[in-house]
Amino acid sequence: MTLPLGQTRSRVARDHAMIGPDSHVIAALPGWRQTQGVVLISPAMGAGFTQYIAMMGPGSVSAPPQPGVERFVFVRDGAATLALDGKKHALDAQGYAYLPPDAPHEITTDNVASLILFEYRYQAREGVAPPKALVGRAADRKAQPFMGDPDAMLANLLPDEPGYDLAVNLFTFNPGAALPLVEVHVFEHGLYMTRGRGVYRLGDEWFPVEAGDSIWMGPYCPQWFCAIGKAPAQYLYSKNVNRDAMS
Ligand code: UGY
Ligand code: MN
Repeated sequence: MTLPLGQTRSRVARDHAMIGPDSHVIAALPGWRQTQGVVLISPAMGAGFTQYIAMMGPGSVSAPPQPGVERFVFVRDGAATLALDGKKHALDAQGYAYLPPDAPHEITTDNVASLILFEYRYQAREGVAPPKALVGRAADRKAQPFMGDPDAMLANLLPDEPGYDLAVNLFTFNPGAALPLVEVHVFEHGLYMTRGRGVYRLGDEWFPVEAGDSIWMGPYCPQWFCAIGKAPAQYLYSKNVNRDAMS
C-alpha cells in the first residue's frame, strides 16, 4: 500500500505507539555483524524495554545484550542458528529462544532470517530461583482459550514461574473475536502483529492494524483488540510479569 506523500499510519503518544512498516528506518544494529535492524520500541519513547527487528543475511552474527539484560528472540521469517552452552540449535519460522541476563550465546545465519527481539532489564528477587535459557517452537506450545473464549487462543511461550519476570505469548483470534474487556494494568506490552488484521484500541484511539505492525502499550494504557477480516489475526507480545510494583 502506498500512502499519500506526507502521511503515515504510525503514531507515537505518551503511553502508546503504533509503528507501521511504512515508517521503518533501517540502520545497522550496533555490535551485530552484517545485520540491519529497526528499533520499534525503546526507552527513547518512554518504554521500559526494547523491541526490534534484526534482518540477518549470510554471515550475520548477533551481539550480546547489555549486562543484566534478558533477551527473547522469535524467528519471523527464514532460519537462524543459536549457539548456547556448547550446543547449536536450529531456529526456523516461529522458533524462539529465551536468554537470561549474561548468558553467553550467538545467533548466526547461513542464509537469511528476520527476527523479532524483546530485551528487558532483569529484576532479581531475593529467594527466587533465576530463570533458565530455553529454546522452543510456537507450534509445540498448547494454546488455551483466553478467559473461556475458544475463538481467542493464548499460547504462553515461557514458563509461568516466579523467576521469569518476562512473559511472551502468542495470541490467535478468529475473525470477530475480541478481548473481553478493555484492559488497564500495571504491565507494559510490546507487540508484533504476525498475521491477519484487526482494530486495536490504545488509550482513546482506535487503530486499524495488520501483519507487520508493532505496538507499544505503556503501564495503564487502556487496551482492547478485535480481529477483523476473513482469516485469523495473530500477535506476539511481551509482558513484564512477576515484578515488585514498588521497584
Ligand atoms: O496478557 C495480557 O495482558 C493481554 N491480554 N493483553 C493484550 O492482549 N493487550
Ligand atoms: Mn494486556
